[in-house]
Amino acid sequence: MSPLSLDLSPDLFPALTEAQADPDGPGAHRPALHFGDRSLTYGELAATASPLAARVAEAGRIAVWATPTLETAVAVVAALLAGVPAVPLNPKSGESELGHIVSDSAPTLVLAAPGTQLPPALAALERLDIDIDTSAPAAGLPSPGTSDPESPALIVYTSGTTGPPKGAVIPRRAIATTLDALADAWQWTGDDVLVHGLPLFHVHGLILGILGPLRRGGSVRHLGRFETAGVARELSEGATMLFGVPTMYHRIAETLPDDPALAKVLARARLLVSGSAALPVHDHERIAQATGRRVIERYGMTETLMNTSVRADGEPRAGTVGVPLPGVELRLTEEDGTTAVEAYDGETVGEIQVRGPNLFTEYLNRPEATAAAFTEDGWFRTGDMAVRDPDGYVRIVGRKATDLIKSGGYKIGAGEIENALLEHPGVREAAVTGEPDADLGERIVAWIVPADPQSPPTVAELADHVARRLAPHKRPRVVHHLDALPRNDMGKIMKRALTHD
Ligand code: MCA
Ligand code: AMP
Repeated sequence: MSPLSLDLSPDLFPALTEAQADPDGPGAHRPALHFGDRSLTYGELAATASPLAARVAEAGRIAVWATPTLETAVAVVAALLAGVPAVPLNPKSGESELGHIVSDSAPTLVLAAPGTQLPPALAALERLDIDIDTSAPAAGLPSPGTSDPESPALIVYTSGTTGPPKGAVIPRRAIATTLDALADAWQWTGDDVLVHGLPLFHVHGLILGILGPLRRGGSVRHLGRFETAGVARELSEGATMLFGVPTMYHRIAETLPDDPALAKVLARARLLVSGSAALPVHDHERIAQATGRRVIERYGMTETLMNTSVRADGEPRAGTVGVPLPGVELRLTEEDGTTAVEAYDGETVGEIQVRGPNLFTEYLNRPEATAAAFTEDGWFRTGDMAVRDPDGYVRIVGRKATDLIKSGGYKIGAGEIENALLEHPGVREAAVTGEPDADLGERIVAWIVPADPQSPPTVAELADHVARRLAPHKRPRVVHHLDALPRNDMGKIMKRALTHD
């Protein structure tokens, strides 16, 4: 597909529109969503999302309590049908993180599965239960084609180096573009059945993992939570594609020597895709050796959706994220952030900058942060450092900011955790770094100067403190106690001295 032939149609889900128009037609009976033993066909999805869309149509913005359930998928589809922007919330978010997201995004409603208890941070919001009722007629469903492609579809919160997470405003156009570019790269069709166990409050699990199959008219089988046994079961029962973060593939690689059945079904899968962080070559090789199959990597970001991928019809090359997707312009720049690196030599490192219809619109309420993220001529600065092979394959070699940690595929800002740690009465000073971890990629390490050196807070106490305030995946796994943090003449903490301690 050439970049120019990308379909920018604002009808995000043609298969749903078809099921709505012809509720008795064959398209309406095709499977759409499976979560455990609960499932919906396209006809049932249209029937249940339709009344919900009508109920939220007047809301300015809605929050979705994004548990890994059928309800979350239905709520997000309803919001998209209604043309109302949705803010997916991590149901494990702590009070301070939730409080920030709610006050920043100012939703008028929160949608949650019936029976779910919502935390005090959401008490002021009107609540709407996501009732899955497939008996309602789908007629009167707002047409997904009526919304402006530039209008905001989702606001996804993502961490920066300092301060609380920023809301990336993702327009409908970016979702349609990225999913169609992936369809081209992966030969992804309505016949594919995707399996994954990713969370539904980030781009990977929600946009690629739920909206992706729905845009193609195919189906997804969500595991509720990731387990290798669930992957094996779904692949043996007809799933064709697997999406995961490197931690999940690492766990698969660890399991394979003792699980020949898993090796057998992985060998038969059409496509195994990893993303959100780098998959170590060692895990690539272990999986290839046990299954004869190569995992392919794609590279994306909350702000850009997907930028590059190894193509299904291309050479799978471990340690690379493939080539730019159709419609995506990608360049490497020198230190000054504007001079393009021309070399395709596998050696010259530059920052990845991207441009294209896959990009977000802005950070909500943060015009300065938005302006700083782009060059004057509209390139988005990813902060990822890479080289290019002679044939254009991109290899990510690091990132510009050492204060961004990727753990389990989650992006975590060191500054955010430092601020939370400083709120603990037992902590006088705090610095946070990431260190290599075979399972998580990186693990969070806290370096603290205790308020009382005689009784420093324990790792469990600090982990609980951060998990309760921010989110469990942001908790430190290791804590070091110091008499003082190493600082330079300007008083700035020298993190390199900490990591090399
Ligand atoms: C342990 N737990 C605690 C505490 N200690 N909870 C509260 N306080 C504590 N002190 C709980 C955890 O909540 C969790 O509960 C369980 O113990 C185990 O936690 P943990 O070891 O942290 O994690 P895990 O369950 O082993 O998770 C590994 C994982 C996860 C499944 C790989 O990291 C994951 O889902 N990652 C996906 C990240 C992702 O989707 N990133 C996409 C963003 P319980 O067992 O009940 O859960 S990047 C993106 O979107 C871009 C665009 C891209 O390119 O993709
Ligand atoms: P997030 O902000 O959570 O969307 O994470 C985006 C970041 O994840 C990117 O800027 C990259 O640093 C990283 N990332 C995503 N996919 C890959 C990949 N396949 N290989 C290496 N890093 C990746």
